[in-house]
Amino acid sequence: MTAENPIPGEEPELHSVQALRALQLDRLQWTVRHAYENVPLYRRKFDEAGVDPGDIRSLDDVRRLPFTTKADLRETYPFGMFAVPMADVRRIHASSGTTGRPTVVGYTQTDLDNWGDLVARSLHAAGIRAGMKVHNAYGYGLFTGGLGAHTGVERLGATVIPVSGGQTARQVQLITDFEPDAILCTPSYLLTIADALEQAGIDPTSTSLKVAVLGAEPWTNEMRAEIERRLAIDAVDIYGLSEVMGPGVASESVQTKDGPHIWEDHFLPETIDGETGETVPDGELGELVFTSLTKQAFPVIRYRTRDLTRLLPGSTYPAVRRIEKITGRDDDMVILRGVNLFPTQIEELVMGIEALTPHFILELRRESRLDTMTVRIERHPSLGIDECRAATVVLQQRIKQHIGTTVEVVLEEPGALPRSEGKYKRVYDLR
Ligand code: DLL
Repeated sequence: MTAENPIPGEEPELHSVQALRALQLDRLQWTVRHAYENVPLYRRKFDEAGVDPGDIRSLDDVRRLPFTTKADLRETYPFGMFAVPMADVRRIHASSGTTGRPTVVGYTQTDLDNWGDLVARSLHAAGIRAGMKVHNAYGYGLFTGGLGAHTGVERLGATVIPVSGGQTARQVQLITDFEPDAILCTPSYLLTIADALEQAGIDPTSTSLKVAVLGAEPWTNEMRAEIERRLAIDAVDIYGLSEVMGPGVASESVQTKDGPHIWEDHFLPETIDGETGETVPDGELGELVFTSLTKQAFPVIRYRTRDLTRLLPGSTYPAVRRIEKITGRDDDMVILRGVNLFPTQIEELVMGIEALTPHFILELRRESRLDTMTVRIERHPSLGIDECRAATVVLQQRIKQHIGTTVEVVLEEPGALPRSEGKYKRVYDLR
């Protein structure tokens, strides 16, 4: 943190709307000019849209700018969107994506410093303090999770244990031996770790952990309750994406657990109707769009995240907006015989049924021109098989009642399904 603002989260812009808007406008004008002057794709798109950086006189003028999509990043692969000479780029990350070329992003030293500050602020909001030990099980490497979180822990003055993802038995050993106060990983991986603790004969509620800062994949409040109960910790949501920075674009406060606050001094959010591109008002469901306000190496202008959420008023940090917990992206949406559903809707329904576990996958097939979905779900290891079988019928009925579609539910033995080591793949489309 800078000398003037030693305590993360106490920056004046997070508490005064007037100060925030002035800072945002200043930074928006800088970003738009910087992108126009240094990235040929932005220059071309702004010219085609007939908009000049000088036209941005208010924050609302951002709407005059064209959107940026993943396709733009693919077109300029690998470094075509960088706005500074390569000699000024200190780090590169990339997201693998499910198909095609990875998306490549870059950071100057200032970008890395800002990122570290924002992750430190996010961890502080989650209740982590200088002097604590933090077990970081986000994957290290090209993925932004591991190294992004790592820098933030150091920046906060806490101790980072850089474990990375995978090798679950070792995670269990290190949690036991090093006694960390906090853990950072995906929610699905924390469940894998909880199972492994139990298998090692360790009561998951008995560890030194007090808080988990979880993100990188959609998860529900029902999943939060399950994680908090199983591990006797606070589970806090952290959001981000590589194109916009990485973890720490928005983060939740442990006091309120009411959705991540967007660090609006660095990112200007909008929500839009994904089909028409029109702005939707705060409070209504739309696709989240971000314009970066301080990024040097990789500025993004109206980047379409494909994440669906609502913008809500700030609570712990009153001047910035929150996002409602993100439970789906438009490309995770399953369309089954005309009904739209997100895997998190199934997660919500599973969580209330004791004989079933959160380990489930969805398989989609096409049988004689009709789409079908099978939920394969592991039974609870210590409950009787008949009770678990009966629970599958309950799940099937709940899905019919709440989502309006008939699915098959297949009971699996404990440990039969793939375990998460990071972002969990729930949907297998076999059509
Ligand atoms: O997942 C960055 C990150 C790392 C965030 C660690 C939080 C913790 P990408 O691999 O580019 O970056 O994936 C970004 O993951 O557009 C969302 O769809 C999803 N996502 C990330 N955080 C959350 C969250 C990292 N808290 C994509 N809730 C995003 C729901 C999330 N979805």
